[in-house]
Amino acid sequence: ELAAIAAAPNANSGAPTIFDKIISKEIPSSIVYEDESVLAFRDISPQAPVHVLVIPKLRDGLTQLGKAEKRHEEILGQLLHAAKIVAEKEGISDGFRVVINSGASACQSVYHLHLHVLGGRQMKWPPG
Ligand code: DGP
Repeated sequence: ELAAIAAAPNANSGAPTIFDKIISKEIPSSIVYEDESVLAFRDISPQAPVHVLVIPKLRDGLTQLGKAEKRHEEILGQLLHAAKIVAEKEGISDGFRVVINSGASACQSVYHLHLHVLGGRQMKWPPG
């Protein structure tokens, strides 16, 4: 939460994020799934036994979901489909949650669109 507040001034500046270095493999990550369009890797700060981030390899203006445009429809669908593949690979198909934080008031901290895939425990509702 503090990181999200600290990152707020950079929101949507279009500046590179840490995820660029994860995509280029300059920074190591634990990759769960990858294809030509998306990369899925374990969150560094897991909030559930399974916590995987699914990101587009090409950001193309998608700093956050709130910036999505018509041209992004294909990649948005690919990201959701990849989330389902991740859930299957991680053995949580029976119940899992997909979260997208869009903007500072939703505690987004990295301005490269990402889906959180969470599971492996009983989730609560409503989320915080
Ligand atoms: P959000 O708050 O929705 O913007 O989520 C950003 C997530 O990114 C957060 O859960 C922590 C994760 N994260 C940040 N830096 C790294 C990193 O260097 N490696 C990995 N694997 N995850 C990271």
